[in-house]
Amino acid sequence: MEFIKLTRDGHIGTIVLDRPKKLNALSHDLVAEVIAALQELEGGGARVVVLRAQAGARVWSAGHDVGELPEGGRDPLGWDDPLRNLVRTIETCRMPVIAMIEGGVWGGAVETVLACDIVIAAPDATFAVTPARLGVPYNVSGMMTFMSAASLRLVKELAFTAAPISAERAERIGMINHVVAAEDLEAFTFDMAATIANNAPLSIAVMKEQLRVLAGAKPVSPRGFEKVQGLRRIVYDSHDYHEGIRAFKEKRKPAFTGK
Ligand code: LCV
Repeated sequence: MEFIKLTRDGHIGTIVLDRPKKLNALSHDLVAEVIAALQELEGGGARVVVLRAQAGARVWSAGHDVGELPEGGRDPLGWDDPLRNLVRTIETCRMPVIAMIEGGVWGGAVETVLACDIVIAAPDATFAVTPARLGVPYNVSGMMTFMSAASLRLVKELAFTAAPISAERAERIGMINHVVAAEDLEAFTFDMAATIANNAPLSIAVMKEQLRVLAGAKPVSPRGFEKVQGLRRIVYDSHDYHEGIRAFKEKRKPAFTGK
């Protein structure tokens, strides 16, 4: 594997994001490796997985690989987008996934972390929901992931400002489970993993799926869904979407016009 490291210790699997040159940006190839690792661990009977970045990482993940976003005219976060497949795999795999966070988490990586079952972060961790930074129309199930993790008012603040929030604030609002001193983070995380691994895996797998089904049971009328999809098309067909992506690639501040 080129972009991750996979290890296993008894019933505990560990996946380390390892694409430092691009700050663990979630490219198609990196995501494919994480998905394959989760499927291998699930097939091999692992009972819990820790998903982490390299020890001491300044950036846990810079989010969706902007270089792989379409330049326009196509939904940038459609059903088969790598990020969508990663979130679905985390949510539907039998074993709990614990996100162990050091450093900054950006954009789609925040959704990836929130799709994990438990989030344990070092004090230096930050979380930034960034569609508004790039002019991207986030997708429906992604917004539901955020809404499952924080109140509507907080989701609006995170989405509209695109500003990073601290691990301490994320814990205070219940968006993550624990903030643990950097020097204790690994031991704390793997102690919890061991506790989970010693419990009944079938019971845990069924409760994980029950909670996924129940948490996702939000009525959206077909008309409501189609309206949202139509609004999203306006965004990804807009000048601002092109401008956001181009500005990132040209390493300059975007000049959004609202068109
Ligand atoms: C590809 C990257 C990336 C990257 N992709 O280091 O949520 S949505 O809707 O927005 C969704 C579509 C999404 O997830 O979009 C991506 C959201 N992510 C972000 O907005 C974060 C973008 N990255 C940054 O703002 C900076 O890289 C941070 C602040 C994370 C770190 O800044 P720093 O100055 O330390 P660089 O920007 O120099 O990045 C180092 C290398 O990683 C690449 C970046 O292009 C650079 O590559 P080169 O050295 O080849 O120029 N990189 C960073 N983020 N998301 N590539």
